[in-house]
Amino acid sequence: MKPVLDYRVYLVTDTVYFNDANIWNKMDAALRGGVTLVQYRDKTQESRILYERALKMKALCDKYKVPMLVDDRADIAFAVGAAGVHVGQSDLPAEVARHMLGADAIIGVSAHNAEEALAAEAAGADYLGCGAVYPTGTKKDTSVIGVEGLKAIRAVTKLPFVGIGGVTLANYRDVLNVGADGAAIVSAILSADDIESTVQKFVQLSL
Ligand code: TZP
Ligand code: MG
Repeated sequence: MKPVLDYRVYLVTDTVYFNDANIWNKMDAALRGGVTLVQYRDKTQESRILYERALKMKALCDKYKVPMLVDDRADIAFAVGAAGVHVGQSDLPAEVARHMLGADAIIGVSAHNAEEALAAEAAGADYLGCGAVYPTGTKKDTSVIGVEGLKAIRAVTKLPFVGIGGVTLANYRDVLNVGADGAAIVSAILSADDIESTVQKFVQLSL
């Protein structure tokens, strides 16, 4: 059966954080704090390293019963038994990811506007990642759509969606208030001084 995911506090990783051996303690702290979903996103590594890290991340997520998705790579998602994959507009088409992973997999698609949201819905996406909501230093090749952009997407689809890009404790409620089901967050969690309590604060704000 397809799992029902909780998108409220969706932690996404970035390759730079894997340069720090402490990443596994940071992930553990985020999971202890209560992140509701994890995406293993690691752009610049060879497949063997991706596989090994994804396997380790999956084991950690399993310990906390938190589902894990893999950015971009349906093959790695399949190899480690992840709940699904998140594909961008230049990645494998959602239909192809679905064919590879099966009916019960979660397929997330990045959508920057209403047109891409509708196309993703027609392609069988389970949820949308929409942004960048705010300026972000984590991803260079993106443009800012603001909460207005999120509103335009909410107006055309009933699919769950998360806002991504520059989401912090200070603006997280604004993202939820325009109808997003949650936010996907990298630096506001992984660069926090106290990761566990930061995540607890996001969770508190989501209630
Ligand atoms: N896609 C759009 S913005 C972004 C991604 C992967 C990065 C978000 O990172 P941060 O640190 O939460 O702004
Ligand atoms: Mg991608």
